[in-house]
Amino acid sequence: MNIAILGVPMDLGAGRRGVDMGPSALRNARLAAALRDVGHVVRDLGDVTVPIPETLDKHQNQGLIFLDAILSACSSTCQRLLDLPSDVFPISLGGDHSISMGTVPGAARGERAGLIWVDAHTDFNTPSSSPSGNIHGMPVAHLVGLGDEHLSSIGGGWRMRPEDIVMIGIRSVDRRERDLVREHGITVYTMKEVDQLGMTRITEETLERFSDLKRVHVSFDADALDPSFAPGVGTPVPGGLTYREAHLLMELLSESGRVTSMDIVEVNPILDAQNQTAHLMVGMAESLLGKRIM
Ligand code: HAR
Ligand code: MN
Ligand code: MN
Ligand code: MN
Repeated sequence: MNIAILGVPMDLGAGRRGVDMGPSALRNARLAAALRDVGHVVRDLGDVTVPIPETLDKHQNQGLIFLDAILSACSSTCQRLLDLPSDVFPISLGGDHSISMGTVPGAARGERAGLIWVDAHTDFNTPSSSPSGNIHGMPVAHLVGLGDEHLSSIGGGWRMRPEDIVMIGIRSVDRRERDLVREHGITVYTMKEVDQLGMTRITEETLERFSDLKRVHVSFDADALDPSFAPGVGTPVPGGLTYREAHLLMELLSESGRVTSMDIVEVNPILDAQNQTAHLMVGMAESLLGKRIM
């Protein structure tokens, strides 16, 4: 397969600095070489240009911090992916999770797509429900058309359908955010369901839901993993996915042959130990893209 890597070194959507270094950390953990070893042809497209927060005015624009800069970076990201040939598998490197307002419509290439949101958080706040004003807590709401009209129009008229979204690994949801997630009928497998049902059943149900869709995007927030072994994230939440649960999800998705694009987001090298979280995430990409134990 032809894989394209695109870095989006943006931390404007997060409450603390550091995830802008995620693309470097993931490249340093040999992402491209690992995928070539699996047998793919890998091209690195470099990074989208993103301003650093020190050069910007941090005023809140209707409950949104750094709205204009995030809007512009996400629009460029979206366009870079839309420009790729339709059979190329893009891997976008964050950056905070607000990049997915650009990567999801970009990777969908105008077609209806399933979205697997692997995360501790549902990221379904709107500007009015958000307790923080941090846009990385809001991308999924904007993908379905809620919230700020500029952010929700990044993909032109393209929209995610709520019924095509599955969230896995969830364990931190704000109170008003929970009501919005329920109202919109998003499928959520919290950590309780991961414990109760197991990852095999969850993956099967997810693939069944997406059986008619030609494209499936995996957006993998590193904070879905348990922080005891993935400490390099900005918003750690205890009780996350184990190493094997996360790999099993990637392995089963890989075997299905259904996934057509991926994001790796929220890796924070400042809080990491010896780049281990970036190495873990490279391992997740390898499993998703066909690396087998035997
Ligand atoms: N729900 C909180 C907020 O909206 C924090 C969520 C953002 N954290 C992430 N995203 N890493 O998954 O501010
Ligand atoms: Mn997230
Ligand atoms: Mn998260
Ligand atoms: Mn390695």
